[in-house]
Amino acid sequence: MAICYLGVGSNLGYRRKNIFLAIQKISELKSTNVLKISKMIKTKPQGGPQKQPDYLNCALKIETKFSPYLLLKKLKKIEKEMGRTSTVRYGPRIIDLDILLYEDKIINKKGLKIPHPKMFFREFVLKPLSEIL
Ligand code: PH2
Ligand code: MG
Ligand code: MG
Repeated sequence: MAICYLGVGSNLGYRRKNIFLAIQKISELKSTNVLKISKMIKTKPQGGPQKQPDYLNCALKIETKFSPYLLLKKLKKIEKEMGRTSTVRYGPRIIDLDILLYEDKIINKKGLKIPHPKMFFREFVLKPLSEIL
């Protein structure tokens, strides 16, 4: 099993419920377990339209047998199932599931960058992540 850290965010609808549903769906993935869940923090939108609602953000520690690419595919599927549609860059979203770290892997492909290249500059990622690291 590979240890992996995910960033979770929501700023549309009932944010807390969205995040809990996403966590439940992740825990129901084959050969994947959710090991730790950070506290949820309310954060101001960083980037994108400034008029969008505040976010709830948290971080997860999971273990999984999926490769980074397959895990990404599963996370995108959950986002889609939950009704996420693509709008403007950094626009409001029901759910956002990002791979932050995957073991000690470094991946630099167009569709997948690990570690998440922006995580080091985002308090809404670092704060919940540091809580569970
Ligand atoms: N996600 C973004 C862009 N801006 N701001 C906050 N506060 N929280 C987020 O999760 C977030 C963001 C792109 O994924
Ligand atoms: Mg994101
Ligand atoms: Mg994302």
